[in-house]
Amino acid sequence: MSTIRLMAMEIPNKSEERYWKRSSELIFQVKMMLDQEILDDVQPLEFIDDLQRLGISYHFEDKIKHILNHIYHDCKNYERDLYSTALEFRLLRQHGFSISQDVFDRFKNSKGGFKSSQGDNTKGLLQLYEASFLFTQGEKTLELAREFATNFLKEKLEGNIGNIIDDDEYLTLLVHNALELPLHWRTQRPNARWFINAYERRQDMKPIVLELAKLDFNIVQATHQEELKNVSRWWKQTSLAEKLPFARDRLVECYFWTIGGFLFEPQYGYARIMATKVNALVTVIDDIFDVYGTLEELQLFNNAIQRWDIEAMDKLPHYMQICFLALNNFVNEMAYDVLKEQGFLIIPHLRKSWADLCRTFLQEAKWYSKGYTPTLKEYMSNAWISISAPVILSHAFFLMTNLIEKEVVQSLYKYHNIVQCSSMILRLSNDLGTSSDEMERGDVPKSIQCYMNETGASREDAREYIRSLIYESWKKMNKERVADSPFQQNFVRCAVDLGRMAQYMYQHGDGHGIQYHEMKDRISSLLFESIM
Ligand code: F3P
Ligand code: MN
Ligand code: MN
Ligand code: MN
Repeated sequence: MSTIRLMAMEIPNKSEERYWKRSSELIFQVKMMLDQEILDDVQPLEFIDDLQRLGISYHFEDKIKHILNHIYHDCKNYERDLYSTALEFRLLRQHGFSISQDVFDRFKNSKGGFKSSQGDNTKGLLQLYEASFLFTQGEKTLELAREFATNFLKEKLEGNIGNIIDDDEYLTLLVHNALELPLHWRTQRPNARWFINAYERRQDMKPIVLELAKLDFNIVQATHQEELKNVSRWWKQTSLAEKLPFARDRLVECYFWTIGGFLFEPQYGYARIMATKVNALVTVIDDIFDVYGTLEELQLFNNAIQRWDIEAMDKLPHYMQICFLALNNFVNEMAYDVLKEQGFLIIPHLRKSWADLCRTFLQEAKWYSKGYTPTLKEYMSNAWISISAPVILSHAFFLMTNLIEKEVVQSLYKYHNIVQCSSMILRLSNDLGTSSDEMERGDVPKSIQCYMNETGASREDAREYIRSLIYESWKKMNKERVADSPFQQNFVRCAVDLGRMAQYMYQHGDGHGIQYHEMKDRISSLLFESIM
């Protein structure tokens, strides 16, 4: 039995058995409802979309796949309007079916733009907007769709064309939310709570589905709370917060990342606990490099990590000894679990991940000490690693893969495209959210400053340019997530979700490092407040 499953079985609380029983009944009823859907209509698509947004689709994966398969193969001639064409397109692409952007051609005019008459159709526009984010490089129709739908939806919200607020409160909520971040860029779990509240207000909502969504949210939340308690004990035992008081003490945030960026379903409890430890160690080591260590100390620390030389520890200052040993213990703990469960020795791989990270941390420290501003290209060639996505994803790979194969590990460590795309999105979103504070405190110039320095662009133009790079990374990611991949599907989802979670964490600033009000609310509504 894999470590992943072992931990998941320990977590459910016996006293909550009646909730589990009710949840099983409701799951059964929803399965029956799914069976009754008329497949050439729009309803099954809407139903699947609702289940996904409510965060409960993981109970129905086989049925959903079956329905989409049927729609893909047997309903090709069904005449759909813009709304259902876009909804179908999004769901099919999301689930890996190959569907061309040409399905939108019939909504375009002779000049190649979208027919302006579509502007009256808010529901259709919203779906077109959401669908457009599944674009890949070179897909001009989807690019156009995104611009067209975004402009119309913004105008509608501002009340310049009609007033959707008076017409339909639910639709207005959805448009607001979509313009903040499209659905394809959102991870399921953080969005689920918001959507459950919105769904409750909808006139045609299904009470059984709503009850299941609420119950499941609370059950999963209780599981998450147990995991957080577990990993908090580890964090206390390391004494890192106490011994390295200059470093950010952000264990809850580190755990929060794993719910969005690391699969939220109960069976991944062990993976989330270990990934939280990775995040906490990354944060502490990053602070050693960014805010506390002298260049000489950092060089010694990096040398010790590159060679993983425990003997060299006596040359390090005390705070670095504590950190190195905590890291060493963690790496050994995880490698031991994987060796025990899978018979695969991952110590050299995990050490390489941390060595790559520290090498790039040191490069930034050197640039900073020289007062050097790299070109954007030079900066990014280092920064996609220093953002820690490769270290996070390499651990995720070993935590989630049931059968580890040598060739796949090699692919992972060539830093496969899916890892690079995820890293780019995390880095660029982080720079947008954190660089103003970092510049004030004193840190290496980030992508925005590098671009400004190189091109003479204003700060706002530079930020816009960085946002455009995020779009480009998403286009590549969209291709990679459905491409023939050596990785298991859960790992691919993890890489994509890490990019998504980054956009959520840095949406309004530094959601990881600065404990501001909005972030605290997000964390507490997801982790601590149950839904009534
Ligand atoms: C690289 C870092 C963090 C982000 C890490 C993300 C996690 C743990 C999911 C902490 F360590 O951000 P920061 O803004 O300080 O990174 P930077 O590379 O800009 O110093
Ligand atoms: Mn930092
Ligand atoms: Mn840093
Ligand atoms: Mn940063």
